[in-house]
Amino acid sequence: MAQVGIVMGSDSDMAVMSKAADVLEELGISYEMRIISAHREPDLFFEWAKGAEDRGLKVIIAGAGMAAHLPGMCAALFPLPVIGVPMHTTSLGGRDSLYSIVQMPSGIPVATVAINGGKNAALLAAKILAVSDSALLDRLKAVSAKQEAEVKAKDARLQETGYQNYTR
Ligand code: RP5
Repeated sequence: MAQVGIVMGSDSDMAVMSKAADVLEELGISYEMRIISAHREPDLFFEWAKGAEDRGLKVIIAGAGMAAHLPGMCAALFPLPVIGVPMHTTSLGGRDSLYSIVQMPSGIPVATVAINGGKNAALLAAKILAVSDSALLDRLKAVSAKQEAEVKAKDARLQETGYQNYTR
């Protein structure tokens, strides 16, 4: 049974939302991933979001761009945490998506990550699940330790080569 629902409004969101799926794969968290547009297929969207709790989902990660109502509508219909991922857009640089997702009315929260923040959305979902899953918490700590080691290795290389010869 999937624990996390990843939903996006269009396949144009896939490059960002696949980063969320990558993290869940790495952490061994089960998920379902759907392309469902709240605007273009409202009936299907309602069915999916209203059935999410009964299907066993504990967290939804919802990505959308422009007039990005998908995460907020997930939060209106699903009683557990919803994490919104605002997509970068060409006309307004993603501010349209960000404001649409982050400015929820009082009483209906959506935890909003950065524009194109698919990876952080999945890490946040994992941390929510880790509140009651100590094995997952250990895996998350290992990811943090790996990240720390990577930055240390970069600094060590900088000290060795000097910034003029440092290449990313
Ligand atoms: C939103 O509209 C989607 O989440 C997407 O970010 C944006 C544009 O969709 P497409 O026109 O690329 O399908 O619903």
